[in-house]
Amino acid sequence: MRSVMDPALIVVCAVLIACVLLAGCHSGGEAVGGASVMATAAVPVGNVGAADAPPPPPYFPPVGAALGDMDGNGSPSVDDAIRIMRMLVGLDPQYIYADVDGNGVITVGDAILLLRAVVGLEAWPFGYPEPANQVSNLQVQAQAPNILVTWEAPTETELTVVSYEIARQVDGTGWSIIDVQLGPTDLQYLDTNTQSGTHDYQYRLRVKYIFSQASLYSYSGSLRLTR
Ligand SMILES: [Ca+2]
Ligand SMILES: [Ca+2]
Repeated sequence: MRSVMDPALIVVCAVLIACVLLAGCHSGGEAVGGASVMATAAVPVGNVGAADAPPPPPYFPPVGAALGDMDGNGSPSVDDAIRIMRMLVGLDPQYIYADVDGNGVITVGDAILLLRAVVGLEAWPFGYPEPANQVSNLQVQAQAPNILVTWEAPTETELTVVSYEIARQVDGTGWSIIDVQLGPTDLQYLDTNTQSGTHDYQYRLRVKYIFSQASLYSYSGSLRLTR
């Protein structure tokens, strides 16, 4: 077990906390939205929401940096530690790279561990985040007048799934996010909001994980439905 009681480091950390609290907020301080995790036996249904937009913050694609390398420059620094502390006190959204020890929560211990690497007391890098993998086998099936969308949960990652985000486009005219709460145990969605006439429907889905992580989109095939 590593010692985190080094007095010098405690002093450095206290200074860092003061710096963080006194520093101006130079980046967006949006809080991570609370996850609604409601597992029910029923197939979720929802309404097609507002027009799609670029992925909203604070969700980011994976970038491949080492744990603790908050600025992505490949080495540990005091700047990295300050960024962790800003997340810790709620000035910035929490991001997976701040979980230096990989225990699933961001604490002052992560900042201290990083500072130990800065002064050469720990080997660098500590490791890399779990990958924010996509779902697989995204399928669409006509159940006139509805469409059933199914998928398989992401594999080969230890990251905690918070929710799924689903969107559709009709006749290739652009994506709209569907306003429905899909929790981590949901693996299907019933679209009851199909349109009159004959149209081509396609769906895409991405996984939202803890620490502001999102997978890339998975896309279904196109389905022609007449209603
Ligand atoms: Ca760095
Ligand atoms: Ca941690």
